[in-house]
Amino acid sequence: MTHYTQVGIIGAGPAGLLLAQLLHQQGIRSVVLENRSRERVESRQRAGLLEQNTVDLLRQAGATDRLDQQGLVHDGVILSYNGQRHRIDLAKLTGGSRVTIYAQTEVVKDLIQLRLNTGEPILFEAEATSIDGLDGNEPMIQYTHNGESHTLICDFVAGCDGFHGISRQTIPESLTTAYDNVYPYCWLGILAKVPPSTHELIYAYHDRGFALHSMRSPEISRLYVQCDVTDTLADWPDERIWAELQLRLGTVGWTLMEGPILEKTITPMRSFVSEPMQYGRLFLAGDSAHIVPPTGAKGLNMAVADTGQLFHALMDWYQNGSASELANYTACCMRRVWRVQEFSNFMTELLHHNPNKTPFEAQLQASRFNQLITSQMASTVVAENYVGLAAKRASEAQQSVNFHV
Ligand code: RFL
Ligand code: PHB
Repeated sequence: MTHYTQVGIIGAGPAGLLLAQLLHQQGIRSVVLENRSRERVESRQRAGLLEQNTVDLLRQAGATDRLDQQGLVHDGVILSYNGQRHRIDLAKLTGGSRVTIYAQTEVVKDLIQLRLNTGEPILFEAEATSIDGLDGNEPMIQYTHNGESHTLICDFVAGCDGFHGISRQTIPESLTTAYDNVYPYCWLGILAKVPPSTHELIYAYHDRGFALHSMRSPEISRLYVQCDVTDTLADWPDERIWAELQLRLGTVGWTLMEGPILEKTITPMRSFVSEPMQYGRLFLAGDSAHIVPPTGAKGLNMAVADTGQLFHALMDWYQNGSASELANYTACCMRRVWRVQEFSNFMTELLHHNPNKTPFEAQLQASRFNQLITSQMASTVVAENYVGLAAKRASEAQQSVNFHV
């Protein structure tokens, strides 16, 4: 069957769902295609930290009822180096900006509920298989749903289908440049049924490796521990995880509370950017265009920032008949994306134990940490990037490229 909509959205992650809601508020029709089931999409444990910019855009979308009740607002963050702790006062150093702990699973649940309330189409277990006609005015998404093949004709395609989706791969390779960096370690993440042992997140460098204490609610803790790329979950029985967390996060006079582990996953660490983020009438947003190692807590926030940018560009087209914001989409995103890439890489290199580093490089790493402790200027740079101010500023500058729709 053939269908028509204004914006065809591939992927019901944070990027696709938020874009659908923002467009709906302006009377622009869209269809969301998601290849997984609703249950699967709503239960994937991923990010947990929202920048103020992200909360603001979710508020604009009307998606903050539960977030306002359940989100945990943090004024600061703690960095630890072999047990020596240093608090970065985010609010003080950035003129009042804060971060909010609210799980990506909950953001996604809230946005799906909003979409269902609108009555507009969101198809689960609907897999986009190809995108055609991108150089013309009527791009088409081919997809399968309930065992049948369909064609969705649209004005624009939003490729919000994550790192493994088809959208990025649809852009001819000869027109793209990919930047890739794989790190020689992974994160083992756990969700534990125990109240957090800290009010603020603790990011710890330890000679045995990185550890992070985060949280999901006053009853549930989220913790991560650096592991080897060859490790599997079988290498990490619960006792080993807690023992390493105790060692790596530990400091005099503080105890990490332990509890039943509800879930364990291993996540590889990678930085990746594909440029451009637009080809004809296809626009990439979020993980489909770029991924970061989670140390800076930026993946979800970057996906939301792209979505805001794409939404404004589409509205410029639909309301003002202008293609100029669409033409600038890649350039505007790239400034922010590279700032965030640099920060995520900096935090990752600062806080992980890299067995491949020379003794010289390890000393530089320690010296960087010392600078953070002793220089308010250095702490301010970290604070600005962490809360997202620098990213916002970076996206403000505009640059023109030749583009015709
Ligand atoms: P998503 O969330 O990956 O959503 C993309 C959606 O597209 C669907 N899809 C398709 N649908 C239809 N047809 C196709 N052909 C399709 N191909 C794919 C997928 O099923 C999926 O539902 O991308 P989006 O919206 O760009 O959002 C990005 C964020 O999800 C991501 O940046 C963060 O979660 C990254 N991330 C983390 N970020 C953090 O800031 N902190 C973290 O602790 C953190 N942990 C993680 C993460 C990402 C992970 N992934 C991707 C495996 C942990 C993991 C395990
Ligand atoms: C999380 O709560 O899952 C989280 C928080 C901060 C990070 C990464 C993950 O940098």
